[in-house]
Amino acid sequence: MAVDKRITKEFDKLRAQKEYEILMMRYDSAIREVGTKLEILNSELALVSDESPISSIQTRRKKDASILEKLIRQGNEISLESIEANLNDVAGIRVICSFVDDIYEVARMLARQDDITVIMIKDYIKKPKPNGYRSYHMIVEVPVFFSNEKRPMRVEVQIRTVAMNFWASLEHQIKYKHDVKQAEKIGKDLKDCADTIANTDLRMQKIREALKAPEGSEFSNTTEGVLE
Ligand code: 0O2
Repeated sequence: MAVDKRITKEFDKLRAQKEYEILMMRYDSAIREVGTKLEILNSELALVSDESPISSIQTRRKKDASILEKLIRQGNEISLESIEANLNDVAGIRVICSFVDDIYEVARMLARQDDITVIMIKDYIKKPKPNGYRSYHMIVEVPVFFSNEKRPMRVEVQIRTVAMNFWASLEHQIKYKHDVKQAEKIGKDLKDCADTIANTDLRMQKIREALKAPEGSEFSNTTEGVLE
């Protein structure tokens, strides 16, 4: 996106301020708070149930250029107050799970912690985007304690399976390439892959359920009816 030089200058002035650095440090701290919560949940479940619902956690703070781009795209003013009020995803955590059920379990466990406030949920698994994008998004607010104050900070938590993440990474790469040949065909292929992945995730989930069923039950150690 071509950005007006005057706006770029205004943003450069903003990010040269100590207050900008402090705000970014606050977002980094919020990422650590929520990241630790997720790691604790995963460690406990690994011990108690012998299963780790989370296969990996990635964190990122939005790049300055993306902060500016989003403020402009949404028609918001360029200020620290505007970043805090309008951008929900400066602090971002991506949680990668093996199974779809784990996504909802992790989301439930995080949401019920009494210092977490869920601001917004976007369930792109139940309602995928037209391009095939699937992921479970939560905007949460977490209190972070600094030397003189406690501040509620927003964090975007994206929870998805390994397969959904694989798809989203490739689609993201293609989205930012402007000279993609056969863009329409690639878009269709990607949508097709997204549907195949969703079907495979579902089948893997059913296989796990079959393996977990108690000995002697109708489903014990059988994947009958699961594999096509
Ligand atoms: P980045 O930082 O490059 O990841 P909102 O934040 O709610 O005001 P937004 O941004 O439309 O509005 O929210 P949404 O739909 O929840 O998307 C937030 C993030 O989800 C995006 O961040 C992407 O990381 C991811 N995402 C959403 N849709 C797609 C998609 O179609 N493909 C892929 N690969 N990722 C997607 P950003 O803002 O794009 O930036």
